Amino acid sequence: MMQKPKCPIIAIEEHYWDPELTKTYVGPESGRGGDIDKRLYDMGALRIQEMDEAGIDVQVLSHGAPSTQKLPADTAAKMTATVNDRLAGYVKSNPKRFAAFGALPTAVPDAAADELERCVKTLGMKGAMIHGTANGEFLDKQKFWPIFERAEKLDVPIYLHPSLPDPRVTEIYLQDYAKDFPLVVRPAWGFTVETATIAIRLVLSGLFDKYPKLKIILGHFGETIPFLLWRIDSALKRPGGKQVAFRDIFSKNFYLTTSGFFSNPALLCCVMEMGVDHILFAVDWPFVIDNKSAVEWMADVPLSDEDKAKILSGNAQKLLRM
Ligand code: GRE
Ligand code: ZN
Repeated sequence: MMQKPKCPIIAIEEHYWDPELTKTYVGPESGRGGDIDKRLYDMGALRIQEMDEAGIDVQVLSHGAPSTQKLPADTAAKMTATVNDRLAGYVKSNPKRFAAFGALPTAVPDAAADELERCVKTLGMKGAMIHGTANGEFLDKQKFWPIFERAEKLDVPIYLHPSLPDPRVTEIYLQDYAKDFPLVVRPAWGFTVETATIAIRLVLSGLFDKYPKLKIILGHFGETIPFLLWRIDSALKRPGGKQVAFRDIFSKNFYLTTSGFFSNPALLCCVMEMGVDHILFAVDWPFVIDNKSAVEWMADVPLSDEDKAKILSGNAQKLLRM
């Protein structure tokens, strides 16, 4: 086994699949291939073995995309509650190794706010994860604000995770390359554009003026936004438009993770824009199938041991109260 750092390792974007929920998935959502699917459904031996092999102490579990974001309004609340109860059961079976982000029935926003509160107060979860748009609707629409209001009140983060882009976007921008390069619509580009767009729209909407203590987590080192932050901010400050303190809001209200992105240049850019306190360790298991690749990368990043310890667990312990 590899050398383990002195601090604990908490990985916060680690996925599973609920067998009842995934029965509702159709087409491109319904499977990712044998090795990945097998791990998504494994809540015991294989998951723990692969955590142990890499020295990961805790996985903060979350459902894979699109989670409950495509459920219709008439069934979303009931199904999501069942899924969250089962997830809480998995955590309860091994509370030293697992914690969780709940799923939310975004098709019914007021019920989603209540479910967030139930996840935190009754089920002991650390916040919630939302995957992409809610049945094609952007989350900055005011009808979804009760979810963010409740998150601020409970002082828990909402993790904005990628999902497939709107089919119209894929058709126009990527479809002709999707056959030869299937992942171009997923982590290689489509997910990034989709999720960055959702995050940028949240800032433009004024959501953070209304809820200044709201905390949003983005995976994949912020879906390119840290690299673009100066340019987005400077362009939005040019005369002729409404003013928004984009860079201030993004670096204060957003937290980023290392999920699926083990790159020193990307890490250093994020440290420079956000500060090390806003960066948290994640693997994106089992889409990144090798936990060790992430832990081994962290061992050699050009940061002090103190900063590495913050990323590996200290920041998660604080943000998620673990
Ligand atoms: C997916 O949901 O299909 C996915 C991820 C992350 C990386 C690759 C991938 O969530 O296919
Ligand atoms: Zn993920």
